[in-house]
Amino acid sequence: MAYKRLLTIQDISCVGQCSLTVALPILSACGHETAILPSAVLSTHTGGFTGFTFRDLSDDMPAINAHWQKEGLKFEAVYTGYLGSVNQIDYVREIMDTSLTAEGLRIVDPAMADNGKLYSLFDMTYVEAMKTLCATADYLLPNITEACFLTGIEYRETYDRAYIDSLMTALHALGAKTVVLTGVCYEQGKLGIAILSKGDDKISYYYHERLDKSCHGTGDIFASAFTGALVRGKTPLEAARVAGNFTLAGMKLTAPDHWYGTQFEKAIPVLIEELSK
Ligand code: PXL
Repeated sequence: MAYKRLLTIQDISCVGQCSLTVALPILSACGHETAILPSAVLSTHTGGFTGFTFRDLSDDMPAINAHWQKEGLKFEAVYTGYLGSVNQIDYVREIMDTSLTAEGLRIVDPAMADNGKLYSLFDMTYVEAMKTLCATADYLLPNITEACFLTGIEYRETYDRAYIDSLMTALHALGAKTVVLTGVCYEQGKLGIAILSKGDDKISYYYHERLDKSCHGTGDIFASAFTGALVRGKTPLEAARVAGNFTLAGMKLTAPDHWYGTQFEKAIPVLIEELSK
């Protein structure tokens, strides 16, 4: 397997098992050199903790990128997650334009919402700015809530295949080349990942068991493992299998009283095994 260097841009939540503290170990376990660009530093994530600190690192980004350009550093993929500000989104697009190799992949997780609601620090101005990044994505990895905010389609808890088809079509219309929608449920006990690339005539699905609980940070675990598998040369459907099975294994191994994150570390052997299939 070729050794690849990729860059991930998302926040450091010092405590909370999300964003960079999840992406870095997972991408390393996938065998990739992983450069990081922190979008912000928070004492914890914003999902359930109160009184967290937040330092936006947007202002550091132009100089960091200028240095990378001077050094001639290039990345074979840039994968973005939770970002720190509306202005930062322009910098992130600029970093992708200047630091990707010719065949380099743009992988965007529009990490901004779940369960029908935006995360606490975001508003519709942020959503509008995020659309401009999603438009450039080779791979766009939203959950259903994010897909609704990005497309203006009403969020529903129960739906049919036609609803998911309309979300996928509208996400393509934004400009994304391949859409990977997580958390699709048509049948009790089964959770699906829907994949549609430009030019495909129908959506492909990967299904796995659906647990009767949710854990914080699973979107970041999924997106990191999907990116790691894809950059290793897996197809999008194979990468969805790797990432879906790994995320599920992490949830199963998470202690019931561990409320703020997913104990994905315990499932790293599952990730390695899935990658070898
Ligand atoms: O897991 C997504 C995420 C990432 N970063 C921060 C968050 C969240 C979700 O709440 O608050 C800071």
